[in-house]
Amino acid sequence: MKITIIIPTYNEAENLPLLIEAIQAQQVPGLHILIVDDMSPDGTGDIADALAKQHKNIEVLHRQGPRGLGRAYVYGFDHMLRGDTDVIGQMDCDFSHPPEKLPELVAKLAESDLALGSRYIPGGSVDEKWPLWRKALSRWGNFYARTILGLPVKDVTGAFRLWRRELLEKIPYQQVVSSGYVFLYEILYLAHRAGARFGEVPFHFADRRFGQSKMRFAVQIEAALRVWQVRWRYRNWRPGRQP
Ligand SMILES: Nc1nc2c(ncn2[C@@H]2O[C@H](COP(=O)(O)OP(=O)(O)OP(=O)(O)O)[C@@H](O)[C@H]2O)c(=O)[nH]1
Ligand SMILES: [Mg+2]
Repeated sequence: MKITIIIPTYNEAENLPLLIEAIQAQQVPGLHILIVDDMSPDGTGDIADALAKQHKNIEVLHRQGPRGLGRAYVYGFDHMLRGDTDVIGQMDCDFSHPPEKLPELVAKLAESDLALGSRYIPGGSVDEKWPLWRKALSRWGNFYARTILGLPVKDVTGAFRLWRRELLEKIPYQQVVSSGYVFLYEILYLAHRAGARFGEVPFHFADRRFGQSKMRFAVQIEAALRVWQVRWRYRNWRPGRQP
């Protein structure tokens, strides 16, 4: 089984080489990595190119134009579906998603189409250093989004995921224009509507060690409010149809 993990990067020069080393150490059979960099001013793109020269299983895409996590994923998904990979993964570059959990996520795919790392099932947790408002907002936002969208999983805004390619091929992810958290639960909603079988694996979400946080309070509030918009947008959507 060929598995390709997409790692979107923006200013991750310190994290990227360490993360790559940690992922390779897991020795997951068939594992490949696709780094999608958005012209990071700190030179992450050059570091990624150097890593790709050293390792046969690493590929790099450099996006031009406006940056954005959602668009970086769409670009990566498109690229992977043109190739022959069986599984497509999502993972942050800042060690919030522990590489040691990759084998467990892969094992979950035996019984699911989408395996999700989850902070909100027994055994999962978030960084102790998070301020109370961030903990509460993440918990509440997750509860709210999954209730309104009827999603059968506990963590809908996490980005530590493995998709079977057949599932990703069924959903119109190219048309999802949202960014950040909304993008993450929007594609989950589409997966659910397409009949996906979900599997959750608990993990501890640690805050980034290096680099600046890009998290903003306003972004989380906006994500919570847009849940209704997502539900409305796909009210008539079925697999095989355009939204
Ligand atoms: N290609 C690309 N990657 C991005 C962009 N914004 C963020 N990323 C990457 O997406 C992943 C998640 O972003 P983070 O900045 O960690 O977002 P977060 O976890 O909500 O917030 P912090 O960790 O507190 O900064 C990381 O690997 C980032 O480098 C972007 O515009 N383009
Ligand atoms: Mg992060």
